[in-house]
Amino acid sequence: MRTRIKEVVGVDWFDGAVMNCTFEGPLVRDILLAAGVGEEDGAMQRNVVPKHIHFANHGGKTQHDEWYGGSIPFARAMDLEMDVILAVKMNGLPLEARHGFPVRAIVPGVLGARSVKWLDSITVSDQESPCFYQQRDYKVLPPEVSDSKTAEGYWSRCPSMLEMPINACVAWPVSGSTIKLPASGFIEVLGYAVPQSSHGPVIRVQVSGDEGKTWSDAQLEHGGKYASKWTWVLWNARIKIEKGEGRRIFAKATDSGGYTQTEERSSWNLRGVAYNGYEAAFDLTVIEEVDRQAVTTRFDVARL
Ligand SMILES: Nc1nc2c(c(=O)[nH]1)N[C@H]1C(S)=C(S)[C@@H](COP(=O)(O)O)O[C@H]1N2
Ligand SMILES: [Mo]
Repeated sequence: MRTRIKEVVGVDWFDGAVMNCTFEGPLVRDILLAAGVGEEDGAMQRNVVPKHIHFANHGGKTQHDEWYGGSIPFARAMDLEMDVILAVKMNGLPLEARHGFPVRAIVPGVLGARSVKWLDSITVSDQESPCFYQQRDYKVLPPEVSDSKTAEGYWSRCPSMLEMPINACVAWPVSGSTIKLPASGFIEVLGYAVPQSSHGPVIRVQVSGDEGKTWSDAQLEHGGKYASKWTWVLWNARIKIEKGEGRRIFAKATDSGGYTQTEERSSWNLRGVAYNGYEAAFDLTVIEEVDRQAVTTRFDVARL
């Protein structure tokens, strides 16, 4: 959003802020049920209508608060389809310290901010988490909110982010680079795509090298035994592109829920979040690939 539209108050994530690994641990649903939450009288005894589940770590200060926490709707935590777990293992090994050892929440399909690491408490509440990162960050503010001061009046009126939108990223070629165009006029493009939250897997990725006039279907790689509706797909495509400067590559994903990327660029918001425009690589310089064989041959003929 910053590079394509306008400066934001946010972090430069580029195309890499994505987590795709195997996590193991008990369902939050089972823990809540074991604690008596969800049984009607259990919740009523405590005089709270269970609407939100808070995850928290009180181990130390964060940049903007005294602690870290986030919450998700109670219904999502209880829904067996949503796979909300307390992970104790990542890729078959105990969590590393930096990834939340000994236990963290994992909320698939939802922005990483809710997957609280070094978890030390779970709270059932009728309100969302009071933490700064739930209340005053990770929100799509309206486009007219153009600075932090104006944002003050908006945070409490805007919903906190939950589900991540469908997206496709081009990993190769890299924006701003120079690429050599083979005589065929086609180049190979590589990337990944993620579905709209729980509506995976991604079933189609279309790629264009001519500003969207024509689209080629990419080949998808679903991840074999690790494939699930939550996993990304890796993709590769062969597209036609012309020589020149300022070339762009569009990549558009569609998932099994029918969600697709509809805009070349998403509309701007102050924090630069939830961007999923299909303009996936830009500022490419495409030059002719010099055919060394042909040059050598011509040279030899001239010498003769
Ligand atoms: N306790 C704690 N949990 C946290 C955070 C944090 O700062 N403190 N950051 C969150 C954010 S914003 C993200 S994107 C993920 C990152 O998880 P990872 O470090 O395993 O990639 O952790 C989340 N959980
Ligand atoms: Mo994050």
